[in-house]
Amino acid sequence: MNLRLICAAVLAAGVSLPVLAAGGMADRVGIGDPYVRMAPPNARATGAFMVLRNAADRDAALVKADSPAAKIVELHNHVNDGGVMRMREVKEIVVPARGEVALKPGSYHVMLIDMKAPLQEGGEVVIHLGFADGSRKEVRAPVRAGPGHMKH
Ligand SMILES: [Cu+2]
Repeated sequence: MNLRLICAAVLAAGVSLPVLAAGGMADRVGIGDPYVRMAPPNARATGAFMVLRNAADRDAALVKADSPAAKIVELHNHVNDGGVMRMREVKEIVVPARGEVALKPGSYHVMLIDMKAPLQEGGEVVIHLGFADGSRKEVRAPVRAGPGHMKH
């Protein structure tokens, strides 16, 4: 093997993947079935959903997210406010040790606000998840019609 080639490959990977905080919570939390809900063409916001599974003996906490597809990305939950379900920003989403938490409609979700371009069904949205220990994880979420859309 040519050592110079290997170095070049490592450098190239370093440039294209500035997420170097590997290890930590991001490595111990697996992502299941991510998707972004298809929004109407004029909608300025939509939700991203997935299952977070924690393989470790310690809790992990998702504390932020960002995406090149949206100007603002927030972690949200739905709360019952006097009988009305409202979305509310949350500081963290805790994934219990050896457990999982589902981000799903009506519950926790990643809110994508001020989309930079209309979503395309069958397309893909990149989301970076940031954990409490500073580790980060990239998720590629396909765009698809969510459960809120009736299909006949
Ligand atoms: Cu929301």
